Amino acid sequence: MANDLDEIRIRGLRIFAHHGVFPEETRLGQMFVVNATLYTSTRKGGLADALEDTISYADVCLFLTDYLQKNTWKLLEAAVEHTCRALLTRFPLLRGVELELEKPSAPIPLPFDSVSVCVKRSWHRCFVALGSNIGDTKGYLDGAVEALKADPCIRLKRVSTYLVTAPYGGVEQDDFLNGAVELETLYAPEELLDKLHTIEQAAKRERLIHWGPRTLDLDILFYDDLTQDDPDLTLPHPDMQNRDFVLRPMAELAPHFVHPVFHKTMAQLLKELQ
Ligand code: PH2
Ligand code: MG
Ligand code: MG
Repeated sequence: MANDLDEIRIRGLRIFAHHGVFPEETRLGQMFVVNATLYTSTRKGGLADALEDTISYADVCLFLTDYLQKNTWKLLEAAVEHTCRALLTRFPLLRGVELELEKPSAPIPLPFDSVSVCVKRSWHRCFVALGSNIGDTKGYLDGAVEALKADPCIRLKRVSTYLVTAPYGGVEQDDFLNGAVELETLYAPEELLDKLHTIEQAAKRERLIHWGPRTLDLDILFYDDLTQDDPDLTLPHPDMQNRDFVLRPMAELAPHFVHPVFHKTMAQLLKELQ
């Protein structure tokens, strides 16, 4: 995350709350200590000397206290995971957060100073391809856009023009309607993939023929500049450089975006394909 971002640091925020695996812990409660690093740009607020142009650390401390007191989790892991999501969706200027939750009085029958769980979470920039060639194709693509917008862990940034495209890949079938969206998400790649599958299922997608007709197909093209070759998800999309119906929407949304493997922009890749 965050090499280019500034940091607002909160250390030693004490919050009395009721998280823990043992019933006594949830009944009696205990003191927790929060350390948070907020990744954001402080430049605008700094130059203007204006609180409304930055993140108020007092607001964050109040939010953390309220959120960790209103909820109860067994695990510190759960508490930090949910709290990071809540912070990142609540404070629009927050790009990422490192959150440590300490439990100085944890039930350990040994002398110790403190235990804690510390995680880093942030928004990730992604591009997703949309395709449909059965039924109300525009309705399916619009429905997918709405479903993405409705998810609190996704911020839809831009939607490309939709294009009618000839089927690619050798299966004889109707023309497609294709497009792409730019979004930011708190999901990990596999979580985003699950989310896209859920949206496809809701559109009555049936996986009958490989590369065959479909009501709705949602493919992750890029997840930041991540490269991975997992059996379930290869990133970037392994065939996008050969697909006019992907590169045209990508060149519209982000002509200067550089492919992390080929080191070429979307505009360059499109020109080479044509
Ligand atoms: N998707 C495929 C196979 N072929 N052709 C076009 N034009 N558009 C697509 O979205 C498409 C395709 C497999 O996902
Ligand atoms: Mg596809
Ligand atoms: Mg697909």
